Amino acid sequence: MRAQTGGMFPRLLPLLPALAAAAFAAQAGGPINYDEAAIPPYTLPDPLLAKDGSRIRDAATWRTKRRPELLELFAREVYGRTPAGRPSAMHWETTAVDRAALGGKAVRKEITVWFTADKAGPKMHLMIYQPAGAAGAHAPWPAFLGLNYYGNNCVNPDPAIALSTRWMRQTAEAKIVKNRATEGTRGVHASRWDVENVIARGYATATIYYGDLCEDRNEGLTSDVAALFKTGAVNDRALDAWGSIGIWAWGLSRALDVLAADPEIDGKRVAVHGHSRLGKAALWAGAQDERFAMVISNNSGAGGAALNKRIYGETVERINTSFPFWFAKNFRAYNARESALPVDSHELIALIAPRPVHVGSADDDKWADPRGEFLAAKHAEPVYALFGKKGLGVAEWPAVNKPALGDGLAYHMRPGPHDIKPQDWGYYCDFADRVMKR
Ligand code: GTR
Repeated sequence: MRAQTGGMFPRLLPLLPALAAAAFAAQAGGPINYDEAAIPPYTLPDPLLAKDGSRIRDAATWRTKRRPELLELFAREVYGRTPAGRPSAMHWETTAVDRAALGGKAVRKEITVWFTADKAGPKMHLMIYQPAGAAGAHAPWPAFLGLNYYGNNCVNPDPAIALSTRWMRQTAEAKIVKNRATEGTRGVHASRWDVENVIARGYATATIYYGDLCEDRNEGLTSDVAALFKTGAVNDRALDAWGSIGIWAWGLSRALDVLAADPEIDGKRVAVHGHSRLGKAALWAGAQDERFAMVISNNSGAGGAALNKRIYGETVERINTSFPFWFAKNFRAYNARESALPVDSHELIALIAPRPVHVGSADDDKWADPRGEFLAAKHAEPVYALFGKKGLGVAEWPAVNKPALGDGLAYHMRPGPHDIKPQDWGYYCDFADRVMKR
């Protein structure tokens, strides 16, 4: 499959070396291109071409033959392998419930989930807000589930949320001091979660601190869940051992186990979502775990929704250099060799078909390659078509503020920076209303 590289491209071909030199700025982990015209030509693998050379022409053959092939490639070459299912001794306890949270508009539940019988062993804290009051008659609720960056306490200023005591990346934005959350961390990502509006739209919203599962640093691969599954240190792992993205994705599936057992939540209508690195984890969770009813990638970029073979913004080499623990070691073999990758992100999205996928970009977020994120959704369409789904419903990359809420696939571009804003949530709820509401 020859991918679109822009209508201007053929005429600029003779100028390519000069343009490329101007557009590529040297950076650690490889040069970064921000010039559409300087993108080297690339070829995307055809999701419908099976390993044995046969063409996939129907949904049943896709499911039984091609989907497993692609899952295997993503596990082996990109994210690393995920242990199957939930640990047999996993158990959980509700530690707090407030049926009049957020001024009476919500029910808030806090649940501790232990992955083994050992209460001193690895665990995560799951928090759920669901609509309360008269609307409670409509339970079980459809839900959004996503990981957060600074503890459950960051998603809303609600002072009753237990403050995370885990290691955190030290940032001024979140008032993290000595790698721990402070009282000032409460609600620092409230605009990214937009809890009140999501609840008002008739959805529950559930979250886990990603650092409960795997700390976002090299050391993460030798503690907690990684240690439980004997992952091995960042550079000593098996080539196809998982990295933190795989572990975060696994945690999302374990959270779905818990949500599905909650009679007030509809386990068949849970959308998994994530922003940036956590958007990569959401896509991988949704690709592997068919119980997720919908998948939302917000600004997930390289190693997420953006096409890796389209050299624009962050590259495979750059991401593996900055974050050697995010992916399988095998992924490093594609540093500056994206053309050799046997898969690309249109196939990651296709693995989710026919379940709906919504890709959200931000126009200032060039690092994440907004157009590459759109093209991945676009090139997943042939797989959605096997299921009778029309896909995005647009041929061209939509302008800002013009969401394409299609059939099976949705895309929008919001003005502004790398972030999730209430505007994004508005679009995600609009799409979810069509695909997840009864
Ligand atoms: C960047 C990384 C991106 C994206 C982002 C984030 O540093 O290069 O791929 O994941 O972090 O997660 O905010």
